[in-house]
Amino acid sequence: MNEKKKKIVITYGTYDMLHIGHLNLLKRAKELGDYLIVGVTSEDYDRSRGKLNTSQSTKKRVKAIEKLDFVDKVIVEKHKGQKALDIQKYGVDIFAIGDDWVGKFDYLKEYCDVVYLPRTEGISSTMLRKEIQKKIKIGVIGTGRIAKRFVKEAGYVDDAEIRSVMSRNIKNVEKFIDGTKIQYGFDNIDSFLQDSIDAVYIASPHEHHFMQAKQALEAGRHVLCEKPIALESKHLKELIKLARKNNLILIEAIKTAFTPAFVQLQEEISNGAIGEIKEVRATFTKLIDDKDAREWQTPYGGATNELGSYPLLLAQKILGPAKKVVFYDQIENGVDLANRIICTHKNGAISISTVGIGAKSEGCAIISGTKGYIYIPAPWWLTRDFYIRYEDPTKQLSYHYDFQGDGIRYEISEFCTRIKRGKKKSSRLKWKDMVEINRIISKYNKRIKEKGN
Ligand code: C2G
Repeated sequence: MNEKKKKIVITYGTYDMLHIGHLNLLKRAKELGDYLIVGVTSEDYDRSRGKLNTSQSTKKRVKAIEKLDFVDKVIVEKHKGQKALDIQKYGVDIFAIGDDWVGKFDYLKEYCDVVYLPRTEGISSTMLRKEIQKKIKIGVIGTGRIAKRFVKEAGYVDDAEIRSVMSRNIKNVEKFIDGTKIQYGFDNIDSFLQDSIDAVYIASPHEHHFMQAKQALEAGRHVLCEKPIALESKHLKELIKLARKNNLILIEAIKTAFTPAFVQLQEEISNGAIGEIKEVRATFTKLIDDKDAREWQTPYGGATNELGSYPLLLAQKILGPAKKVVFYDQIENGVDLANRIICTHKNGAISISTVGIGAKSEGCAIISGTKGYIYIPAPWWLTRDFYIRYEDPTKQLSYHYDFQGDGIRYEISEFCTRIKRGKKKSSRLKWKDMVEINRIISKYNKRIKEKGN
């Protein structure tokens, strides 16, 4: 006698702070069949679809679902195209989801039945989060273009509240605050740090980063600092020591590290998608026409200080620390208008990081491996799409990610999440990553200084 095939149901969700609405939905989904698979969205996938404010980690959310005895299997959902793949992989009969999604998943009817179940009214994770939410009060140092963008992007992160701004020029502070919800302006760092802020975002000229970050950490404030966080390696090491001692978060604002597609890219590589990596090549150029601009001034301007962190981040994340570093720079009036940084890494792998403020080039990245390569089109540092390609030109895997705003919100979300969860380090950008990137930039600063003398 043939055993009747089990009817398999699948459903997906974030399930942040698992509540009665989720439970009702999951129970109804189970009643549709015999075996229930629940896909819990990963933090990075959620960020890519605009959910920046999830309060629990993926691990915690998965654990909560695993505890439900009527759930038969729990998986993690990491990207947009996964639902169709899972349905085929597990031989799913029914895809079920709340009716807030009506019509949105009709494309899955190609693979199985699609059922929209009634939502439970009057309860949501957003409501629960609001009840327990304590906002992270951030003070901003600097009133330039990046600081403005930061404030705008912080508006998308529920956990973040921009409370104050500080700059030596009070007129700039007043202008900056005008028309925003920012409550306080300061023209000196001491009073700024005495105010009741939890964290500081530093977007001042490069040469002030170290001292301001140091003062903020000494005052017990978490720090998110624009790149380069320090111009000398020993300074970054000092900051890390301070952050460790005072149990504070210290993150360099290299926004690419926190974008969902960039995180996924690293996962594909570590899963062996293109074999062993032999070369990482990345270019970032941004023409700065105004020769009076800060970027063209000695000793802290130049393409390497301005842009080097991005390609060096890619090299570090994929190949690890450099064993040997060679600079091929082009200098104008003591400032590097372009630089090609060639490093050798473990097992003879090479990274080629090209930056320029006075020469323009294609801003793509290519990661070459023994089985294939990954191509990230320009601007690769705002990672949205990437392609895995092989010897056979007809074989290509495409990865497309939604990308919100200009990416700064992912970095703010990570910063606030780390503070709220009391976790000092971010795996997306570890202290050892910051130290290595900084070591190479500092090495170049030392060399250009010596050349100038
Ligand atoms: N839900 C519900 N009643 C509520 C709240 C949520 O029935 N009051 C349902 C949703 O409709 C969804 C599930 O619970 O089916 C999980 O909800 P969320 O955690 O908000 O996840 P969501 O963003 O809906 O995930 O790939 C992810 C899915 O596409 C959707």
